[in-house]
Amino acid sequence: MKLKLNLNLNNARFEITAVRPEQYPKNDLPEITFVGRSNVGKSSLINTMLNRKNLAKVAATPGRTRVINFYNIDDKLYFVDLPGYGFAKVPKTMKTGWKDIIETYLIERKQLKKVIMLVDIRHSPTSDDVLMHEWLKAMRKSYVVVATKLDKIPRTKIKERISDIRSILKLEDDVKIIPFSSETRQGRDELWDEILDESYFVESYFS
Ligand SMILES: Nc1nc2c(ncn2[C@@H]2O[C@H](COP(=O)(O)OP(=O)(O)OP(=O)(O)O)[C@@H](O)[C@H]2O)c(=O)[nH]1
Ligand SMILES: [Mg+2]
Repeated sequence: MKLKLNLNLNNARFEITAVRPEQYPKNDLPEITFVGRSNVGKSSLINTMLNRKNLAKVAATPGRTRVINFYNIDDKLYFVDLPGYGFAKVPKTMKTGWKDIIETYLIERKQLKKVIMLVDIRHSPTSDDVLMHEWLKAMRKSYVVVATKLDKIPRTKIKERISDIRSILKLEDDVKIIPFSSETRQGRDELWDEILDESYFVESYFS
């Protein structure tokens, strides 16, 4: 049976910024997190999903989000905006810091239920993307791939771009790629279905 959780998106709000685990929210609501290269469109996607213009800060300068931002959605789940990886123009020491922030969250956060991995539909996934994907697989995380900036390519190219992404990441056939645009909102309903249609809500609210 498919469960549809009734979420009041008007009651979505920024809750807290964190770097270390002791700063994460202290409750056990399910969490959905968003990973991807800097500038891929994570914050824009979160805004689109939540019907907001600027709840998640869309940086004018890529690579600015150096912290984890937790968005509380109707006291039922969190969206977790992780720092972007693979941004070339930051010093090596800082890159290490980011890697640590991302990995610590992904490894330690028990209530993390699903990872949404974003790649830009226009480009082939980079070695960072391939590594991130291998890592998610090895860690046996539940994840789905979203191909962002769909509005930037012609319709006729969609199929070929999706199969390129699938083959470079070596995705298993049962892993979904959802084409998405924060401009046109295409893919939004499909991604919400993917996020909500899950047993973790049954566990948290109906057991
Ligand atoms: N045309 C188009 N532009 C987009 C889309 N999504 C994001 N952008 C643009 O891409 C840039 C980066 O978007 P962000 O949402 O800030 O990306 P991010 O992944 O959060 O970046 P970091 O926080 O640096 O990791 C911004 O200029 C956005 O307006 C999209 O679907 N279509
Ligand atoms: Mg961002």
